[in-house]
Formats: sequence, structure tokens, C-alpha cells
Amino acid sequence: MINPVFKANFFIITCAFFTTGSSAQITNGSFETGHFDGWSANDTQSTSFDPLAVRPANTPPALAFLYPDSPFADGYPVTDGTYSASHGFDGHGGLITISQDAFINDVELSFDWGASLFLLGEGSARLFNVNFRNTNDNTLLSSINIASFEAVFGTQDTGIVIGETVDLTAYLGTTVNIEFEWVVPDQATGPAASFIDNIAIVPSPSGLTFICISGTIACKRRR
Ligand SMILES: [Ca+2]
Repeated sequence: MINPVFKANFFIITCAFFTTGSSAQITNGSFETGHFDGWSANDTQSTSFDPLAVRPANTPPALAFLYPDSPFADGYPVTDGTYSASHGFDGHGGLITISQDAFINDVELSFDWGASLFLLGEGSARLFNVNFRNTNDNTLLSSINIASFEAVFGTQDTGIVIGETVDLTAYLGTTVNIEFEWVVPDQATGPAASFIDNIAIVPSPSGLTFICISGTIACKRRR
């Protein structure tokens, strides 16, 4: 008698939960050295009210009177410690970037930021992006648009955004260049002001990192 052959396919998912460590993979993420130590900082604007810089709390933007109902009216915001990075753009446009290489040891990039713009309705949208680049040849791996400010007349203000996050799971366990980029494409781009602070690589809100490895196996059993 031939024993029946039992054959079944099983889809298995092997999952691992683990808590992850501190968020020390970003150097000077809160700008508390008072400078851009650890960062590559570039501002290609031909003119600006406030060039890209690390500034202490209560530093007023050059044209703060244009944002009377904004947090920026009281000075460039600082959400962690004493300093933040900030700039006020206007004039002939350009790119404003800060970047650094970082080992991705956790699943989210977290940062605080905000912007206030008084626009004349000219040109293209002003963009705030987070870019990921190859550390060897600087090629762009991915770009996440955080905000787009359309070129319409009037004031646009985000307030102070605490804990903006970007998913890092695609780069977990690798080293990539993290770039914060403000795209100011045209003439008459502002006046505008923006800040960023408290940049860190952090666990997911649950404090758990969840990784799954999936696959299919075939099993045979004779009786
Ligand atoms: Ca800070």
C-alpha cells in the first residue's frame, strides 16, 4: 500500500521584535554647538534677508513684522536647547541645504521645523524636501516632499511643527547622506523664514522595530 503523500505549501513569516537604542547617529542634530559642526551647509541664494545660519533663541527674522500672527514674530523658533538652524529667503532664489552622512540604526527620522512666507504670487512653488543620497557618488536615492508653498499672494505659515517624521526602513542598517533641502526657484521668492531643530533618528512611536522575513516552503509527509 502506498502511503498517501501529503503535500502542502506553507507561507511563513518570521518576525522579530526588538527595542532599539538611542538616537545618537545624527551629529549635532540640535545645533547645540552653536555652529554647523557635523553638517555640510550650503546657501546658494544670491540675496537673502537672513542667510542660512545657526542662531540662538529669540533672534528675530529680518522682516518679522510681516509675520505678526506667526511664531516667527517673536524670533526664529528653537524647540530643543538654545539653538536652531534657520534662514530667511528672498531675492533671486537658490538652494538651501544642510546634510550629513548617517548610519541608519532606527526606523524614523524625526525633526521639528516651521516656515512663514509672505509671497507676492510670482514664480513656482517653494519646496521643503528631505533627500537621501549615496554617500559615495552623491546620487539621489529618494526625495520626500515635506511641504510645498504655492506661489499665491499672501501669507502662508506652518506654525511650529513638532516631531515631523520620515520613514527610514528602506535604509535600515546602511549609511546614507541625509539632506534637508529648501528649493527657492525664482525671483521675488519671499520674504520668508524657516527653521529646523531637534533632528534625530528614532524608533517607531511604539518603541519597537518590527522586521519580517517572508518565504514559501514545500513540505511532504508520507504515512
Ligand atoms: Ca537646538
